[in-house]
Amino acid sequence: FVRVEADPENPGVAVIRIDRPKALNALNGTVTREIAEAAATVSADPSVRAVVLYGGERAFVAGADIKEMADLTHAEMLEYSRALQNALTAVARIPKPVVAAISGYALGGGCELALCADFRVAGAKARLGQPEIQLGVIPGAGGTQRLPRLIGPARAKDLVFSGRHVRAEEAREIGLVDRVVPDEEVYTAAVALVAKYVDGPAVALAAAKETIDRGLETDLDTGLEIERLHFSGLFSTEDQKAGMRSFVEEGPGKATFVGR
Ligand code: DAK
Repeated sequence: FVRVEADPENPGVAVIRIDRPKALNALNGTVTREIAEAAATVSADPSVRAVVLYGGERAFVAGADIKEMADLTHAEMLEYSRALQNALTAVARIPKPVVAAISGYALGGGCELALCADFRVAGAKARLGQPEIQLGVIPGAGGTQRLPRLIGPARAKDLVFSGRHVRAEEAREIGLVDRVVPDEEVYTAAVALVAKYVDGPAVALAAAKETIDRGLETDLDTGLEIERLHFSGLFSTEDQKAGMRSFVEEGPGKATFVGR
């Protein structure tokens, strides 16, 4: 149900394509495992410099698979939930720029998957939300954690308490998505958003991502220390040497990076 594909027109951009159309890409056990595998693949491949999460035109992901989950016991859910959280965490930790290209529904676990990307591009007809409350439960893969960190606690509580679907334009107004484009342009707009980083200093981009994400999880002092250590670490890269030498010799913005 999940493939890692190269974007033919944008070398260095990999697409994690979720493709379970009969269930609107609902995350069953297999899809979840395959997403974790895809995240590991793109993380480990040095030729991949940016990643797009895409579910096709009708749905990004309509949530965890309700039919598979419905009859689980408490003990079974403890195992199931670990796999789902681990898969989404693997996506959030991909050490490269990641964008979610959202066409159609991004609900429940689908919205939570999109929250694991660095950026979200939505089609005008997209619908996002955390409808779990209507099933008698709460979000289980970041909706109570990543969502309030992104849009603030009151807006997150509005979405989680009500379970309502948010249209793309409102999602942009509250910061849940970054760009809204015509539906037929979602994929290309998402690719364009990350393709510009493909020739960037990959180690510095990974450090920037990790420093921001880890820093948001801790107090300011610890965050600043993470930043200082990552900053210093970059002085062991070829790109730092090339970047600063280029500035000194040719002025700003002319460096060519090798990604090491
Ligand atoms: N699960 C299973 N099947 C789903 C599904 C889902 N989430 N969403 C859609 N489908 C299936 C439908 O049952 C239908 O299957 P057939 O009847 O054709 O066999 C097919 O996809 C097409 O759906 P519809 O016929 O309903 O299509 P519509 O256009 O009429 O409606 C819809 C689209 C997205 C509005 C509607 O399907 C819908 O409301 N879907 C459910 C959305 C939802 O409630 N999502 C949240 C699910 S709960 C956890 C972490 C995370 C989670 C849980 C645990 N652990 C770490 C603890 C996450 C939970 C969730 O995501």
